[in-house]
Amino acid sequence: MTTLEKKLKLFPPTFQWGVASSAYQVEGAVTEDGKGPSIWDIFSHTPGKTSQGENGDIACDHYHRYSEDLSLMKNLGVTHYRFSVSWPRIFPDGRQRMNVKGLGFYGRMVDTLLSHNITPIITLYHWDLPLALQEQGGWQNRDTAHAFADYAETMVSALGDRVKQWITHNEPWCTAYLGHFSGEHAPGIKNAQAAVDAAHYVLLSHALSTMAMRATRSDAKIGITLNLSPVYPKDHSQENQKAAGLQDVFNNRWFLDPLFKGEYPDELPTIFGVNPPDIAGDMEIIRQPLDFLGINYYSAQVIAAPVRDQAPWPVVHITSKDRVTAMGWPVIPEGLSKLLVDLSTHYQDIPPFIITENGAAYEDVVEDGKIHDTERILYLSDHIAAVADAMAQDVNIQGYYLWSFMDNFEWALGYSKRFGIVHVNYSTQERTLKDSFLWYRHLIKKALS
Ligand code: IFM
Repeated sequence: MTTLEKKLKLFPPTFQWGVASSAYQVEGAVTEDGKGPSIWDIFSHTPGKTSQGENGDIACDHYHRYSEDLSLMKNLGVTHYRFSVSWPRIFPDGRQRMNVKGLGFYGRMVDTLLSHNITPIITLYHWDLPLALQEQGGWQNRDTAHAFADYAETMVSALGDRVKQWITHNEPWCTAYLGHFSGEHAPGIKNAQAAVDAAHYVLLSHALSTMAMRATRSDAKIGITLNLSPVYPKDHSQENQKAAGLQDVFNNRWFLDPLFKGEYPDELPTIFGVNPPDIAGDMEIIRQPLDFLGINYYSAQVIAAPVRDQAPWPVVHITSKDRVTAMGWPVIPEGLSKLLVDLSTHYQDIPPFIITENGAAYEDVVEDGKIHDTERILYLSDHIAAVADAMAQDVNIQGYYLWSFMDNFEWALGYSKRFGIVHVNYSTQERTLKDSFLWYRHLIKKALS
């Protein structure tokens, strides 16, 4: 018996063993059945924004092949599937005019999942903002938060009889920082004030939508998903500890503190050189009680103070002995247990956790129709063991969702990075099970037996 198998008894029978995906990364069919354009449709078609100019026009063609894909998922034996809804499929102009066909697609998805005994969990925003709303200021416009609450209410009214768990936002850090500061993601803005404002209105939209969904269905379980990355100082020197503290604000506390303490960290203006909007009453709204916190974990960071004359943030050190994934991210499973234990100790009102994403990209090789992705299996095994280690320290963790079910469009990196446990041949759309699929299937079976 492997070390991980010995730890499986720590997972309760109600534990959610899942896989995750998002709409723009897998669906394709970007102009079909009345869908409106999103900021990613425009961004990915703008020269120079994505690797080799790739886009999500077809992606995994999941919109047309969802039935085949969900049969594979049944074969995998997962208890849960986390997917996102494309807002512009439901409201092509962002608000008001509802597209019945778009809603119909997600209704069919949900019904098919339930017929396979797989419980759906829906993310409402995984980065594909309706273009019409971007044209009115997008996440820099407070009004977008209200439009989001209306969209959330529509979704819960339509599917809330069958879908009980809802995630408002996926990784608001990426929306704010990558979308509005570094410009690597849509809408491609590069401005500190824009980033800090966008973060604020995304947080507000999370809270307003939570209230609207609860008013519509009191049985809805609602959370938000943050991408969190613990920070280790390179050594115990005062300057490196200070640098690590700043990086922790940047990576984690920028969103954790408003959600669970009702305030922004004092250091935020030091990092960005600007202040968040100071609007009376917002922070009390943002601090809504939640049913769970979704955590996406991929790696941790070792931090040293910036060298003189360098930009405000600290430098990430990866030593050559570290294992890294194809994304260049160091493999640090113990960072996950540290993160979970630290969060549950530092935030008094924090709800139970769900690991809503964890996984790794590697350079997969197809040999005689097989993919022997041993590095991915090791990565997954070590991280699931880290979840067990945190549970052994009394951390309440309700689920683990592997990212990702199948290879897909990795945003600015196009199709160059494969995170799936199902291989996708993008020329033929053929699906091939990787060894990691067979491994995860075996693990879930053992855990549930
Ligand atoms: O593919 C992304 C996903 O959309 C959000 N979390 C991280 C994944 C891997 O980069």
